[in-house]
Amino acid sequence: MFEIQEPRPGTDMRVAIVAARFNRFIVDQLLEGAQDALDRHGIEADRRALVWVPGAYEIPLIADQLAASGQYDAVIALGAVIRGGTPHFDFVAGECARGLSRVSLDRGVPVTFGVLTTDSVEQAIERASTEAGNKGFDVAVAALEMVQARRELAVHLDGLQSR
Ligand code: INI
Repeated sequence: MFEIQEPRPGTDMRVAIVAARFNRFIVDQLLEGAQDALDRHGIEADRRALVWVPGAYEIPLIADQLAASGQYDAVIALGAVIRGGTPHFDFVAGECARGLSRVSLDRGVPVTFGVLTTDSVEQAIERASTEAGNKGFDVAVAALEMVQARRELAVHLDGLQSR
């Protein structure tokens, strides 16, 4: 049986990060986690791009441009949407998530969702920490895995077709 479980990504991938400046003190931590994951997987700095946008709502448009360019194998979205009494929360978080999944499916490029959506600053800090797990790290690894999975699946499907 053909199976892809946890593919081991190569070091030849090009990855773009889109990061929101809103709640920057949290997003900086997510970015650190994401960069650490890319370092550990041997993705050199010249294979990475980083674009800052004002807030999470703006992430999908830039993610789309990067995905459509054909220059990047995956896009990693980083942001922090904190409820904290803002009526914006559902719109910003919802549109960001919807926009990013649309980019990924329309462009056929893995886009991973490292946008925290939390009720409080404390919860956001917890998810962006170095000790208790860092969402930025996790979504960077997920992006590399998805690229590798798609590569392996493409080879398998090609093989089936030429049988
Ligand atoms: N943007 C965020 O990234 N996080 C938030 O918590 C947030 N809140 O609370 O409003 C937020 N708003 C800004 C939004 O993303 C846009 O930048 C803004 O509306 C301009 O279009």
